[in-house]
Amino acid sequence: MQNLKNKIVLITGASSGIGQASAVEFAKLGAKLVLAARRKERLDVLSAKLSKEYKSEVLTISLDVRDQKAVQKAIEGLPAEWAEIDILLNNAGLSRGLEKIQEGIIQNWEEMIDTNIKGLLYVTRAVLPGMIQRNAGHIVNIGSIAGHEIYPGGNVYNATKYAVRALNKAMRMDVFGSDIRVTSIDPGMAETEFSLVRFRGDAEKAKKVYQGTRPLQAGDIAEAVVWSCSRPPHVNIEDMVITATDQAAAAMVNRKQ
Ligand code: NDP
Ligand code: 8X3
Repeated sequence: MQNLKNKIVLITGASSGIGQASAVEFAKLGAKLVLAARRKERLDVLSAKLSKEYKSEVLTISLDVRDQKAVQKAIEGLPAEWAEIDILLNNAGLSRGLEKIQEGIIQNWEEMIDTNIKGLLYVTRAVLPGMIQRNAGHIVNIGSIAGHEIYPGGNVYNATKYAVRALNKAMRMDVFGSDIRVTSIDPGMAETEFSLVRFRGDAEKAKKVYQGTRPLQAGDIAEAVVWSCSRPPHVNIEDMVITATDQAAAAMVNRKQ
């Protein structure tokens, strides 16, 4: 097992759900955290909690991963003692709507593609050269079961997560021969703010997604993220699909009511 104490971990989308839960798991192991998201006030609350509970060193940055220049500037502008990122958790992502393609809302498509694919690439492009220079580092991409199978209405979201899966493999090949590791953690249904975002704040609709079933919790995924990062250096977890016991396929969910 690899010791994560004092490792510098950059987490995108740390203001909620899987990113936030991962910050907690890394903090428990003594990692130093760079937390990024648009809602910086949430990051600051999380930072205060982690500092108090785990004596964590935390840096919070307000960042929209869709803004390539801002991403570059944020990474280049990291204070020297934070600049050598050991682990990048590419987690920021979202879905919008479930419309059929013929009824699709273009703005939703742009937002998903810009965040889930282009945002992930921008952050990786800014961080990976440093890892290559140091011949050390680990990139963990948060994919999805949606990157393994299509479900009705998933269309563009599915396409973005298929892209993440493709990019995960591509990164693995592009760093081949170095000591850098690349992992994709691909969750099924997890109860976070994901559905609230998909349905633009419609809490009733979001709640129904998880009703009568036992979905994954953000912490379940965070544990897998941290586990993959703490394997010995010669072990690379390439792709891990994790679903709730109640979910056998994207559109096959056991509901008790
Ligand atoms: P949440 O909505 O709870 O969290 C999403 C996070 O992404 C937030 O912290 C949000 O921060 C951040 N984010 C969104 N857009 C941007 C942006 N443009 N720039 C920076 N940060 C952004 O959902 P989850 O925790 O569930 O989602 C995390 C990842 O997990 C996503 O990639 C999602 O696709 C994936 N996933 C989720 C599953 C689920 O069922 N929940 C299953 C499979 C995969 P802020 O708004 O403050 O910027
Ligand atoms: C999120 C899980 O099945 O709603 O990636 O697409 S799903």
